[in-house]
Amino acid sequence: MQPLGSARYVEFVTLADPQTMPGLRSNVLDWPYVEGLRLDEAMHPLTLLAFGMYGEVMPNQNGAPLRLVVPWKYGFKSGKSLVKIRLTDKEPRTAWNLAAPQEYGFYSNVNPDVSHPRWSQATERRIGEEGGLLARRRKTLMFNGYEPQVGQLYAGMDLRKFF
Ligand SMILES: Nc1nc2c(c(=O)[nH]1)N[C@H]1C(S)=C(S)[C@@H](COP(=O)(O)O)O[C@H]1N2
Ligand SMILES: [Mo]
Repeated sequence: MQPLGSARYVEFVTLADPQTMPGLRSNVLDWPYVEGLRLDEAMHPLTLLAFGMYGEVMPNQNGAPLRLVVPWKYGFKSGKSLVKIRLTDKEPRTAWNLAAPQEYGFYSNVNPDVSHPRWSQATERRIGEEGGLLARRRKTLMFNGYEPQVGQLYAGMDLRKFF
């Protein structure tokens, strides 16, 4: 079926298989895990559908067989084990946004200037850096360092409101 001209968003629906996914027993979120992007975000060349990682086939826990990777957003935007990709005219509700709308917005762009209500997001530690949990903190970069590539997608938007 051809997408309609009114399509503005993409919804990503993921697998919820209680036989193989013990995490589904947690009721923090409503399953299946769902995520969404604006159409222009989804079409950006940095947005990946990934079948593998580090040159190997995608491991189950990282979202086999196919997952989303959106490198300028917080990791939870990257739905794993996708089973359905749906175009829609309305901003899709997302798993974390449904669970805690004041804490997790639709956009969830990495932004050191906009804190999560319960913690700062201005600094980070890098996985694999010497020191582990004691590794030195570094300043988090706007859009995770991809501002030159993706900043234009959000020109004129109040990123405090569209967090
Ligand atoms: N299908 C599915 N995708 C998901 C989740 C989930 O529970 N189910 N969790 C999200 C969250 S909260 C995070 S932090 C990242 C973790 O990705 P990783 O396991 O590759 O680190 O996956 C996201 N994608
Ligand atoms: Mo997470």
